[in-house]
Order: sequence, then C-alpha cells, then structure tokens
Amino acid sequence: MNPPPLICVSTSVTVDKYPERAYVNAAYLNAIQQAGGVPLPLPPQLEPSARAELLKHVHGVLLTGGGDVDPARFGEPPHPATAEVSPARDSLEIDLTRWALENRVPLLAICRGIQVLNVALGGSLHQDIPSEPGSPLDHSQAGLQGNARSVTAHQVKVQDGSRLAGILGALEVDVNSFHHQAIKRLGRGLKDVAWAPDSIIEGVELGDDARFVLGVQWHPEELVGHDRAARNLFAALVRQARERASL
Ligand SMILES: [Mn+2]
Repeated sequence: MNPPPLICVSTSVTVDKYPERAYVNAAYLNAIQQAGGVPLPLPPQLEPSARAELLKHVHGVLLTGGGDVDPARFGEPPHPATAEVSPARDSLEIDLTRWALENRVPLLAICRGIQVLNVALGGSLHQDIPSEPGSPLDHSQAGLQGNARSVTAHQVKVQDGSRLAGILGALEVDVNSFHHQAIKRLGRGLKDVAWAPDSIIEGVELGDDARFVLGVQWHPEELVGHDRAARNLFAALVRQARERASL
C-alpha cells in the first residue's frame, strides 16, 4: 500500500490585525483525513524557496474559503461591500492554482477557492450578490439556526453527465452558503456545471478531462458528517492525488 497522498491546503490570514496569523478551519483538515489524505497547510507567509520545497512533496491541492478576492485582479474597482482582501493570499493562491494546472496536480476549490480558480484563468466575479438585480436568494445564510455551518440553505442543480455529477452521485444537492461574491464571466477552459435556483454558478470544472480540477461555491467540508455527496468530493480529490503520488 502506498503512503497516503499529501494535500496542500491554502490558509486564511489576518488582514490589518495584530498579531498577524495564518489559520484554517479544522473542518477542511478533518474532511481530508476522513478521506484518507494528509492535509498540509500552506500559509502565504512562506518564503518562495520554502514554498517550492514544500510543493515538491504535494500530490493534491485544496483551495479554501475566506475573504474577498481583490477586484483589481479582474480589472474592477472595489464594491463598498468588498472585505478582507489579502494581496499576499491572492498572490499565493493564484500562483498555486497555475502551478497545479501546469503540473496536472489534482485541485479542489471551495467557496473563495472557486473564485480564485476563475480569476486565475482570467474570469471575473460578481462582487456583491445582494447588490445584483434579480437575486432574491440568501447566499450568506443569515439567521439560519444560529448560523450553524452544517445547515443547508439552498438547492443546487448539477449538469447531467458532468464530472461533478458523477462524483457527487446526484443531480440535485442541498448545500450551505457563505458567500457574497460569485462567478460572473467564466475563466478560460472552465465550464459551469452547477447552479443555485437564482442561476448563481455553484460548480465548475475544467473542460479538459485529463486534469482533475473542480470548484464548488458551497462548503462540503462542513457537510461530510451527514452528506454522502460531500464525502464523495473529498474521496475523489484524495483518490486522484493517490494516483498522482504513485506515478
Ligand atoms: Mn450559494
């Protein structure tokens, strides 16, 4: 039996707070370990040489949730609701995404991660869903049962025949929702394959079947305790990473 694959996990950072920190929600680490992988947090504070050394040992990448992507990355001035922008984190995660794509390293992108993936490929974002006309759905899950992160908030329909549908094992899933940004213009090569009832894009994959690159706008790491579809996502990432580790 091969050793378990190492999954690089991007981290959050404090913005304008003392002391400066790098941190990650434990749910990501738990979900990867449940699926048989070893999570390896990668904070933006690592020196480039240290980062390169670490990446030599990585078999998969998980882009995590967090603050907003800097709208300057897709050529727009910031909306008044834009918050928690970290240029260091944006830079690290966009580099990490491109590294994974170039080296065919399996990548799962969650919440902010799907937005980073999209922007890294030249796409743009809705900066604030509540400010958009015709979007009555609450994607920030305010007021739902104490805001417990495993409570679901809206349904998502998944494209029949897509890679995402095959992995989830379902064409409809109930998901949680903690985002006010969302994909607007799709990045190069990305296909939208899942949508909320208000047409907000909730899932993407790369058209190129040879690469495992998936993004979801919800937080499956918080649902793995009761949701098989959420567990299937992490199982797929770890399985793909394990194959890569055995090359
Ligand atoms: Mn949502």
